[in-house]
Amino acid sequence: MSGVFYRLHGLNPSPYSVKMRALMRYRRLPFVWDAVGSPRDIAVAAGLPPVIPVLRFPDGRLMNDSTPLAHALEREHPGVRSVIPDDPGLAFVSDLLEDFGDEWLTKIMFHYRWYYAADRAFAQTWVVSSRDPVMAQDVRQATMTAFNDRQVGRMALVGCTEQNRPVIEESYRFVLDTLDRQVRSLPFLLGSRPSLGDFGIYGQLQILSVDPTPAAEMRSRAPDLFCWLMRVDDASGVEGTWIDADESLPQGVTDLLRHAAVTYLPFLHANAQALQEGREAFDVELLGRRYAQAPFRYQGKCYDALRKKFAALPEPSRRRLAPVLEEAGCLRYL
Ligand SMILES: N[C@@H](CCC(=O)N[C@@H](CS)C(=O)NCC(=O)O)C(=O)O
Repeated sequence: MSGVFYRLHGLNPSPYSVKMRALMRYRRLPFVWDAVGSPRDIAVAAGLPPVIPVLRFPDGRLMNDSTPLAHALEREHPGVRSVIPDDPGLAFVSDLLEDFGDEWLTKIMFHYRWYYAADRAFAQTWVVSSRDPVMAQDVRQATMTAFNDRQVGRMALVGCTEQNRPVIEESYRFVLDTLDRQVRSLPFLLGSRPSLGDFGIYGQLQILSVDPTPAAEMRSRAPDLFCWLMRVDDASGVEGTWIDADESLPQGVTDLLRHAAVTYLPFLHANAQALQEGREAFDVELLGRRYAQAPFRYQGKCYDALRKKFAALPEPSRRRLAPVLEEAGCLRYL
């Protein structure tokens, strides 16, 4: 199969895996979805960071980390069903939304998955049966317990604590309500075609639409969003256009930016400061409550990348976007 196909090594219960799968389907890139065994071992064996998904290019190269991967695919297949808006200002909004999805919504995903007993039980089954659907019962039980314990043990590291729970759950409800309205007025966030921002948000929400507690909340509170996720999952038939960069952003996008300005961005800012000062922990006020966590290096890099991208915008785009970001409360963090 080499030479023609990509091979995407991921798992169904992995948000970044389904993000990349949806993106590749939309882009009509020929690929095989290789979703059993341990894709993480493939990354490790190739000397890559131990995260999934891992993409094998037709020439045999292996690469992971969904954001650089999405950009690498843009370079491989330029201009064909790109997920990067042509306008640099809109492209920046797409990057910001993607990062918000990848790095903030993932806290919501991880919290719901490992906090409530019903979700923990389901997640163990989903992950372990994805790796090997026909394991012997005793091995399966031990593998499920070990995976549960490892993930629950990581909750505090990513900020999924009892103290932070109200912020995380309130943020989930805000995102559900906002996107449920938004997807009724425009097929995707920045037009009638999906952007990288759509895929970042989709990845985390797709998992939240399956794990029992957040899924029940989504289906009752945001049924249009639930249906939107099914559309993004395979958008290979979509032919669309971007919104006009001279027009104002869709209301739901502005609302999400406003929300990022009181959740993800102040978090990123406080995280970066704590990293710089070599502190072991930090706390920051989000949505009127104290949110506390240990600094996270990868998110320090995400913040740096976002600020550099904003600084590198061509002057006319920056001039047009700055008042919008200012109004949303984002500009001071960029
Ligand atoms: N920034 C990476 C994150 C990927 C990631 O964290 N993947 C998770 C699974 S969804 C993972 O592999 N975690 C490490 C592990 O479980 O060992 C990306 O965008 O691909």
